Amino acid sequence: MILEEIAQKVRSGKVKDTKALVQQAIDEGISAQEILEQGLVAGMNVIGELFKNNEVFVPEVLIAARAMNQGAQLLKPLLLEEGVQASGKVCIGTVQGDLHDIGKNLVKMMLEGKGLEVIDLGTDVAPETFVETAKAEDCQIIACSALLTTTMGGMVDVVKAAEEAGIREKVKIMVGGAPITEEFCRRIGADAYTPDAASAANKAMELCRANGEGD
Ligand code: B1M
Repeated sequence: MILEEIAQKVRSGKVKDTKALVQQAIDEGISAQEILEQGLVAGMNVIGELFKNNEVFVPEVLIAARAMNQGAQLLKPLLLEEGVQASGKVCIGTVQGDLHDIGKNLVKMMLEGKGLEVIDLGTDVAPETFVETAKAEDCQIIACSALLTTTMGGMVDVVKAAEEAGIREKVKIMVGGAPITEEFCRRIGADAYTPDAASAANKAMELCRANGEGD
């Protein structure tokens, strides 16, 4: 019930109410994961449908996004696993031409929750920036997010740029975002597709462990 209320407050962009309800849900012992997925993300999905049908417009979407982000901030410490040492390094960003960052920020939060060190490149990230950062910072993983069918092709360029820079053997490339599929991931030669932030974090841990064993 409270999760539905959180979704409703996100949908209507009520920052204060969203935060108060998220705190109440935490106090009631509901897991951070459930609050995130069944409350905050569910609310954002409703606004997404309305946006698609031209029933709400950019300002409403941005206000809802702010409510969701503020609510998610309260969950951040709970998503952090206690005492975990950084066990790998990831650079993450939204691909070139794409300004959507809510999902990318959630993935970042979940990766950090697993104790991974995350370099956030932001949005509209050029393929070379992903690759140069991975090289300079010795990242095991490049994580690319895309929300638009018109920008998802940017992931192909990231794979190519990694090959051209000679780091493809050393770095794993993870892809995700609403239009991305397992089939697309395979077709472009990326290493892993995951549908949501939690599974992205689990997969990243798996890839870092496998990489460590290979040393
Ligand atoms: Co945009 N937008 N938008 N938008 N927007 C979509 C994506 C759209 C589906 C809406 C629609 O028409 N139905 C549509 C894309 C259509 C398409 O390409 N097929 C669209 C469009 C068209 C546009 C514009 C072109 C609109 C315009 O100007 N005419 C424009 C493009 C701007 C640009 O990027 N160049 C635009 C602009 C915007 C806003 C600025 C208003 C705002 C973004 C604000 C921001 O991000 N700071 C916005 C928003 C908010 C949306 C919707 C409503 C919500 C996206 C979102 O944040 N969802 C979206 C509709 C929808 O998705 N239903 C829409 C919540 C978030 C938690 O989910 O990002 O999917 P998501 O992340 C998920 C998973 O995908 C996954 O984990 C997260 C959850 O656990 N995930 C990964 C994400 N990245 C991952 C990476 C991984 C693994 C998993 O591994 C690395």
